[in-house]
This record gives sequence, C-alpha cells and structure tokens, in this order.
Amino acid sequence: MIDTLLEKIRNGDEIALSKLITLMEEDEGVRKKVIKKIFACPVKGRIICFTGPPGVGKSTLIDQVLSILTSEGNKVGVILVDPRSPFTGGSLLGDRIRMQRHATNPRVFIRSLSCAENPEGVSRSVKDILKLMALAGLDYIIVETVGTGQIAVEVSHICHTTVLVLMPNMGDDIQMMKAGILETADIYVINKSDLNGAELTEAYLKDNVEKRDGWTPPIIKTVGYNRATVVPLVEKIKEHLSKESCRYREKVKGLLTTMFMDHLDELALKFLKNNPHFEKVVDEVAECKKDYYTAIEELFEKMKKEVLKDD
Ligand SMILES: Nc1nc2c(ncn2[C@@H]2O[C@H](COP(=O)(O)OP(=O)(O)O)[C@@H](O)[C@H]2O)c(=O)[nH]1
Ligand SMILES: [Mg+2]
Repeated sequence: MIDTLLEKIRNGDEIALSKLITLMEEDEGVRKKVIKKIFACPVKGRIICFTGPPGVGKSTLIDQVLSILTSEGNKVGVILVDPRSPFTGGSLLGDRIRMQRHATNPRVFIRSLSCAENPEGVSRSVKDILKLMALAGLDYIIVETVGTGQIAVEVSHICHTTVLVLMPNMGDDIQMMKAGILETADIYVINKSDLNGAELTEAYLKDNVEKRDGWTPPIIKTVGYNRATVVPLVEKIKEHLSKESCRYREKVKGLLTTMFMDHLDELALKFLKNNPHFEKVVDEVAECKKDYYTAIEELFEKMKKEVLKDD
C-alpha cells in the first residue's frame, strides 16, 4: 500500500499525500518504512520555516507569502505544527482561519500536525513528514512552528531557510528565548511594525545577530495585513534559498548526524533497560547502596561478559 501511495504522491496526488501523512503520524512503523524507501530520492521542494512566539503574526504573514508565491505559479505546501495541548491554548484553529482564503486554492496544500500526545516525538515525525512532502512536487514547503523552544530549533534544522518572526517592543523576551533559535534564523522579521517600538526590537537584533557563512541575516519590517510589506520578505527568502547551497549541505550533514544519534540513544537505552540486571542496579543506586559511577561500571562489565559468552 505504501508503494502505491508513494507513486501517487510523486505524481502530485494530494489526497494520497494527506493519507500517508496521517498514517505516518499515527504509526512509527509506517514512518520507518517510508523513510527507508524515500531516503535517497532527490528533494525538489524548498523548505521554509516560520518560527517565533505565539501572536506575533506568523500565520498572517504566511497567508501573504502564499498569495505571492502562488500568484507566480508556484505550488506551496504548509505544515502547521503545534506541540501544545488543545487545553493549554493550541492555536491550529486560528492558523487555519488566517489561511482560510487559500483552502480552496489548488496550488496550496495545508496540513496541521497536532502533536499534543507525544511532544518528544514531534520533531522527528515532522522531519520525516517534511521529507515526504519534499517529494510531492511542491515548489515550496512552509512550516509554522509555535514557540521558540527545542522543537522549533530542531525543526528549523531541516529547513533551507528559517524566518524568525518578532514584533515591536521585544528585548527581554528575545533574551528569554531558547538561545539556539536566535542563532539559527536566517532572516529576522519585525512584524506589526504599524505599532510603536519596532526600533527597540531592531536595536536588540542588530546588537545580537552576526554575519555567518557569507550571509548577513537581514532584519525586515512587515505589516501582516499589507502585502506590499511582505514582498521584500519573499525576495529575501528567495535570495537566501539561492545562496544556501554550501551552508545547506552543512546543515543537512549536521541534521542527519543528530537524527542518527537520537535514534541510537533511544535504542541503546532500550537495550540497556532490557538487561536483566538493569532494575537491580537502579534499585541499588536509589537505595544508596552503590554510587552511580560504580553501578554503571558494574552493569557494563556484566553486559560485556554476557556478550563474550554469547560469542
Ligand atoms: N497590528 C497588527 N496586527 C497584526 C499584524 N499581523 C498580524 N496581526 C494580528 O495579530 C494576531 C495574531 O496573528 P497570527 O498570525 O495568528 O499570529 P501567530 O500566532 O504568530 O501565527 C491576529 O489578531 C492578527 O490579526 C500586524 O502587522 N499588525
Ligand atoms: Mg499561527
């Protein structure tokens, strides 16, 4: 079944794409199978990440970007990622409403991923799903992530271009962000610049953003409702996409290493936990009968002996 869906997806079938994304979301086994099959396929779509605190206007901006890109004849996919639970303020509904006018646009494919149940697995499934979308004949894929935490940083690593959206009067708030996102962003946007205080955010950014790998991250002021202010942003995104080749290769190398190490960590831990001595060692440490350094050394010693015995 996966093969049939993949074939359809390669031919631009969006229903098949939607179906396989659902299967991948629900079942890690399907994800594994899909990735094994598509891993070496060349990627066509360029992936752009919009990240930033809730309420700064990411969805409003993406709505404008969609208009601009599709009016040029591009096909664009959008993934909305919200790792928060619907009870604590999930925002997917609001995002969809802001992009409503594109719901019937045949050049736009919008998909939300609600990840409330398994926040740890979010970035991994998003990465896998992005890989799949990149095969689907879309020219651009836009990812909106909420917040500036670990997930946003991890997702941004798989994108060709990361846009960090901020708004006026931010200074301390930027400082509070997960350090990584400020350094990962390729383009900074100060949206809502119809409001006072854009200079404050701009001054903070100018002091903290550095030129890297031959690219000076631009700071662009926008007004989400005003298409004309978003045009320069789209131009900068395209400029970055065309310059990125070298830096992107480095990015992907780093990403693949991280993904491999993540999986390895998970499997190695599972393997350790399955060892019959594991629980006993944990108890000994918990009851202060052994210090954790000795306990780990002994556990490894025992496992080594078992492996040698098996040979
Ligand atoms: N004043 C002003 N409000 C904006 C602007 N862009 C978006 N908004 C409003 O800000 C609120 C949050 O926008 P939204 O796009 O949902 O933000 P997101 O959470 O970052 O996706 C909405 O009420 C928008 O209408 C802007 O440039 N100026
Ligand atoms: Mg939004």
